[in-house]
Amino acid sequence: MITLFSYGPSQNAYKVRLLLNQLRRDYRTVDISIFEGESRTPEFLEKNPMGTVPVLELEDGTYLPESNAILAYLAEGTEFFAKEPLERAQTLRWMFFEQEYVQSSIATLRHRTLTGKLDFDSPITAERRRLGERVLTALNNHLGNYDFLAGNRYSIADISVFSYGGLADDAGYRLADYPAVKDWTSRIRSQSKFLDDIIPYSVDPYSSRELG
Ligand SMILES: N[C@@H](CCC(=O)N[C@@H](CS)C(=O)NCC(=O)O)C(=O)O
Repeated sequence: MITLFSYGPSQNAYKVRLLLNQLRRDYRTVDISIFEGESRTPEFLEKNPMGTVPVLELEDGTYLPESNAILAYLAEGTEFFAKEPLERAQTLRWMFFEQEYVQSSIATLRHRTLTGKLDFDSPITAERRRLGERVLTALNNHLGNYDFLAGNRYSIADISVFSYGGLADDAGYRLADYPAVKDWTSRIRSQSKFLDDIIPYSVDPYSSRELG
């Protein structure tokens, strides 16, 4: 059976849990306490040299880190990842967008806000906020014309961007100000086997620590 090395409140791990649920795949979970340093042990760094979760362990013992690579691997050959080259490239385009822009704005602001680590006055916070506004505006413009991000059907591009983008309210934004994005989150929530199980940072007494 495949194994997901995970940290409950990680929305990068949530992406994978959501897809696994929608694929009706069995898997086991190993929790890694990232704020206690469990993702930086020599043993874990052998699984992922960057020391981050999620990591998927395949049946043959191969480790696959990076949430979007895991989504692409699991979704191959399914309705969640197009075969046609251009639609496939558009799917990847939004997954790269997610890593480049959503992670460094909304995801980081959300993490720091919910764990009490946000420095409200720092220039880097202001920069992240501006980037997050650009992200939400770009999504709102695109989703004003399409129901889903790529190929106009639900795919791993939506799973990827939704996982933090859909929680922008937690990062100090108002999704209500981006109505096309808000409507898209409702369409995602209505997908078959949607997983409504966001785990709050408050379950982890160590989450106010800085990551190594
Ligand atoms: N690009 C990576 C980012 C993963 C990531 O940043 N994971 C965080 C949790 S959401 C983590 O494991 N942090 C632990 C650390 O940096 O030590 C992905 O998409 O999987």
